[in-house]
Amino acid sequence: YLVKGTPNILEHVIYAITRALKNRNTKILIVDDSQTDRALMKKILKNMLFQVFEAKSGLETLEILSANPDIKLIVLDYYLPEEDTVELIYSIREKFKKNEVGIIVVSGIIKSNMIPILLKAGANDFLSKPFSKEEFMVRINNTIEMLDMIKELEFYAYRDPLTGLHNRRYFFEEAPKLWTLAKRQNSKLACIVIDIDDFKKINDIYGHSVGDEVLKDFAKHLKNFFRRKSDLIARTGGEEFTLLVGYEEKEKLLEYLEKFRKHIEENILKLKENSKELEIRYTISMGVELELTNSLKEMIILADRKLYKSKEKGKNSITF
Ligand code: GH3
Ligand code: MG
Ligand code: MG
Ligand code: MG
Repeated sequence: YLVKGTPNILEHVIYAITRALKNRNTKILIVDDSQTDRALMKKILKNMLFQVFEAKSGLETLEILSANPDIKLIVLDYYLPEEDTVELIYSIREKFKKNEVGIIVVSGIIKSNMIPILLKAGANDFLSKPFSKEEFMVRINNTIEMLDMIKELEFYAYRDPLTGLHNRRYFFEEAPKLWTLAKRQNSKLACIVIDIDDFKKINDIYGHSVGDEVLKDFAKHLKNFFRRKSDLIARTGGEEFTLLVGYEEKEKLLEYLEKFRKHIEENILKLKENSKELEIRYTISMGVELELTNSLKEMIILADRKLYKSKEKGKNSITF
């Protein structure tokens, strides 16, 4: 992967190796009716350590994509017999967004307006045949890197940096999907709002950085208690957390929440602050809404009201 006349060959070698190592589990789909062209591209992609899939038609492309939704990039030949490539791109984009799967269109003949039409339909890039091995590799790497960068940005956009939990934005994007699904399937879903008791006091007594440690500690216990993949857990406010969790029996869920409340009550967070040993205890209050009612918004409001009842009761308690 060396461009002739590259000023720093070593740098390029290192780049090519690191890139290839990252590529190891990355899946690429080559769509081309010509066996020779597929073999040619496959050889290069294999050398770059990609996992390569092959399709000869649009139908095959869509089949392979639904069986392997983690395919990251499609190298799509423009001229496929009896195929409208623009339509095919639209069909792919109905299921996968531009940041979920990349599409690089490859073509030997370029008609006027063809490239903008393809790009508008949802292709990420275009490559004209015949191409050099180097250009092919650079374009592949560029698109893959762009997708990686978007993934990384998305990861941070949806997370709270302090606790590593999902944030409010994530919660309000995902919660409606869970709520609607539960409503449609008539399955049980609980909305739980949790708030740390007298958190302001912790900040006032020990300082803000200790407050941060308490939040981190609480998040750790929360993650340990609610680890099902289907559970939605988020830090929706400063010291407030909202959960959407599926359950089978009401009694079992409430028993489990009570166990969690008690676990936090009994937990001692040991910290070293300016060579002083601190032992911090804190408690939480919860509001639990089990009815799916009219809307997700309403369900959260009801859970919130119940949280305030728990606070009125004297905190360190659950209301459902
Ligand atoms: P209650 O028992 O009624 O919930 O009282 P409280 O003191 O926990 O609630 P209040 O809403 O009065 O105070 C919450 C405090 O949480 C205020 C705010 O400064 C603090 N806080 C919010 N976000 C953070 C954070 O990221 N780090 C720290 N250390 N404090 C935070
Ligand atoms: Mg062809
Ligand atoms: Mg509080
Ligand atoms: Mg609060």
